Amino acid sequence: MTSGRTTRWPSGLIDGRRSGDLLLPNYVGGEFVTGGTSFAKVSPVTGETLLHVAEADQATVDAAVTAARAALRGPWGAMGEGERAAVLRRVADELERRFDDLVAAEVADTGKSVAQARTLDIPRGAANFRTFADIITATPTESFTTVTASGGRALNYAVRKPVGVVAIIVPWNLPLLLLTWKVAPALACGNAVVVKPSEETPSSATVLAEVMAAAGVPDGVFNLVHGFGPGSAGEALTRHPGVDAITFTGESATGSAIMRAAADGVKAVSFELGGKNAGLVFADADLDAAVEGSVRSSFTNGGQVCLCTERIYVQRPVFEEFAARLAKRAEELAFGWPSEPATMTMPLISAKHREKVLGHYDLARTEGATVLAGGGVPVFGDGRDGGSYVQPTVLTGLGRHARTMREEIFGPVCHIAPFDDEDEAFAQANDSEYGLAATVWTRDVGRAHRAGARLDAGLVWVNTWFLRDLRTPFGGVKASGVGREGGTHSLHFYSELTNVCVDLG
Ligand code: NAD
Ligand code: 6OD
Repeated sequence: MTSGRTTRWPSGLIDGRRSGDLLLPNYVGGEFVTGGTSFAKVSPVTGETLLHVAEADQATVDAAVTAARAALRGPWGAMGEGERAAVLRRVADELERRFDDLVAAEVADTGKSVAQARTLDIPRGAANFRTFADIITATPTESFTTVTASGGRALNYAVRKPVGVVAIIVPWNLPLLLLTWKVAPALACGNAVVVKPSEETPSSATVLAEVMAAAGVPDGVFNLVHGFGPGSAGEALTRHPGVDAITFTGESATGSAIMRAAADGVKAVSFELGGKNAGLVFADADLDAAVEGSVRSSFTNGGQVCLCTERIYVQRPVFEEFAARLAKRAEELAFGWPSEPATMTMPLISAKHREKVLGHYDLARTEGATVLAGGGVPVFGDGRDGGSYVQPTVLTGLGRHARTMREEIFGPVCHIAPFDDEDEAFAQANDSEYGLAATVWTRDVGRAHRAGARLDAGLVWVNTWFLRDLRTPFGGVKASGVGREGGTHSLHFYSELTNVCVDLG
């Protein structure tokens, strides 16, 4: 086992300044490996190249899958649930020990604020491992006593087994949070994994590999391959005959491509995909809470959270006041360097993504939108002008058919439209190809429960947003996903159940 590798993240990387020559390796069968081609990781804060990443070729992906398969036949495969839970807790401890490195890695890759990484992204890594250590040891399998034709009894009981080698492919917006959300339950269930982080965010996954080695996770149980999607490590992994199941978080269109690749091997898939989430603000709501909650739900992480609200519907008596207050708050959000404590915004992940988001700002104007706040690019007069920043933007005036109302933008932007009554509000919220999350602001308890029943979304938050209990089902309906993860739902995906029937005579 190769343990003890500890990449130190130069502090300048946090604010997008290159320092030194880091080359991030793949992690295969317990070895950190480079070689072959590499690609550059560019800072979203300044546009400078920060480091390079070894791209896994087909042979490296083959070796990772082979190592994972071998690990299932080794000591890992022989461990019981209690022993695996102990390993997961050691991983959580080690993640906490490497907290500062993980913050630095995550901030360097994404440009998010240090404050956010310290309070949201990185703590969730350890929490994911502790939660699934608890769940795997506390969740029974079912058993039934059956009366046989002869009047005797038979005992049926289910045995939980790992699925095998699981491919985990994740995006760039909450890199460690989303990766560990899948690695933790996969390992809790006894699988071996090959993970591919986004090409935009290779760093925290590399620290996670170091954490796995230091925590004594057996060689081959956790493998990391870096690279892109089509024609690179992502596609090689999803087409690999040695992979038994694929869990993916990312765009709905990528989900379709992966589903096609998975079809050949009849591989199980779990998909957490895109959203065009609605927020509903009723006239009876606490308006201060609704405004502040909508600032969070539309602009957190630069609007780059699948759960962000891009469509807000406001009951007519409070529409004008809500719109004015939200626009004012959007303009007040403080731009700053990631390291500055007061910073409330972040850049988009790349110049390419900024082009897409600015294209949507232009499209909205062409479609007839009124821009209440933002709509352009901030000017700093320093190195951040080379980064991928856009202004938080509030739009109004568009109808249901506008592309701005239907396509996921994945930036700091929302559109506000009025409604008259509850039926209309629910109908507008449901008027989407997506169905991930909805947020409802109301003081009417009955309405809150009706929203849960009538909104076409996997998640409905009432008077809050992105408040998570990791034991609850998480996922989307329509184009927003396939299946549910979270709590015991994760165990369903990451394990196979064998029913044993014993005739007791
Ligand atoms: P993406 O789909 O472009 O990429 C996600 C990952 O898939 C990356 O690692 C990428 O390299 C890989 N990939 C791309 N094409 C592939 C292919 N053909 N085969 C195999 N792998 C491939 O998504 P993104 O731009 O990184 O992330 C933003 C999207 O993710 C948004 O649509 C957002 O809503 C969604 N998202 C959803 C959730 C959720 O829980 N529902 C969470 C976070 C992000
Ligand atoms: O909180 C989670 O478990 C989760 N999967 C969040 C997804 C956020 C999307 O960007």
